[in-house]
Amino acid sequence: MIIKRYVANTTQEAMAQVKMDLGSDAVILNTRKIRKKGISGWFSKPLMEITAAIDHEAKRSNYKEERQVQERIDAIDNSNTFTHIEKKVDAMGEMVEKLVRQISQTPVNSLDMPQDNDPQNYHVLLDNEVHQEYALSIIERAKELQGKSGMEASQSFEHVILDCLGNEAKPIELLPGKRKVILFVGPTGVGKTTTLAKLAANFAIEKGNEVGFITADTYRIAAVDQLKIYAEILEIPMSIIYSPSEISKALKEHEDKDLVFIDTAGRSIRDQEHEKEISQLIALGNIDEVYLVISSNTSPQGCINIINSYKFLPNYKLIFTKLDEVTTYGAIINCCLLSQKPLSYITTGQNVPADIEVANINKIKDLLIGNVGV
Ligand SMILES: Nc1nc2c(ncn2[C@@H]2O[C@H](COP(=O)(O)OP(=O)(O)OP(=O)(O)O)[C@@H](O)[C@H]2O)c(=O)[nH]1
Ligand SMILES: [Mg+2]
Repeated sequence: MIIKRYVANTTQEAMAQVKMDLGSDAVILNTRKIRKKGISGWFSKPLMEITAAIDHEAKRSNYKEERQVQERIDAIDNSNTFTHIEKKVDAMGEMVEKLVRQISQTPVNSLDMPQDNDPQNYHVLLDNEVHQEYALSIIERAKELQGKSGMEASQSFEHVILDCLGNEAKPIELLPGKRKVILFVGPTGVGKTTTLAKLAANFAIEKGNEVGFITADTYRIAAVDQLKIYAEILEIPMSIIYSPSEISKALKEHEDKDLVFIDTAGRSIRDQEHEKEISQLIALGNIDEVYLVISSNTSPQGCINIINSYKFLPNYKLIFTKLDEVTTYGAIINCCLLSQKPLSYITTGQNVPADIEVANINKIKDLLIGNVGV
């Protein structure tokens, strides 16, 4: 680990120094205001000091891996290349055959076939990567509803799916004269910052609301820059906080706004420190609404892991991103069912502000059962 100290007239200048010297993966350890030594220091503007670190080992291990790859390439170049590749292809063929044999010999799980007579809808759900357990329960509920109401099988199936999706989306609603503070959380790289910018642009440009940004994601320098670019393009004022204790001060800077979006760092679902930080932000920031952002390409087990890891949140709404990247929609059902939290928005691309809409529950149901394309 390399740890260095940078001093400049402003935070931005000090950050630029860190970025230039240590690169975008540098981690900010501490920031503080300091004064020059001596009497003259008392009469001059305070300076900003940033202590930053970079994982030296990570850099070295990247270098080591690159060397190993290069050595392997050199070795192949020096041997008889064709014989080498032929052997590899043969070995891969054997591996595939072995895997196919293993799969065909695996006993069919008793959950694979429901006892009732609606295997078609059951497979629609499984093909969409709805968790097997949830798929079974949906089929059972649909059958029960059909028996009670006399509906057609397809009608009761669709009815239960709509119910699982919460029946109605719950987007951001503003009350005149009342500022709303919104916190975005979620795993790394799911699209929190992009989605926040899309929503901010919609409220600021299309609805003419006064919007403010606060970012608590100061773990990667590139993250601050990312939101700053959106803030500059959209002419939305932005504040940076380095710890949850600074949230009240930052919110004061946005006292006149209709809507304030707070961006947080994406972190591993096992990160206890992250949980503590989000809880502190909620407690100290008087947050009105929390949005948990989840990528639509999350596996059934991934959905369970994410929802379980955000159980500590008192309340939240769900946003699903990257619908343009999937052909299965089970993640939405899995997360809605497990969390019992309402859906709010879905996003379908990288364009700000275009690629976002209030989740249309009927359309999601149709996507799931194969009635329409994205
Ligand atoms: N295709 C597609 N890409 C998206 C969508 N939303 C976001 N992205 C892309 O996903 C990548 C990650 O987006 P970010 O907004 O940086 O994600 P994040 O959750 O803020 O990431 P961290 O802050 O690093 O945790 C970027 O390349 C975005 O352009 C979407 O709906 N569809
Ligand atoms: Mg981000």
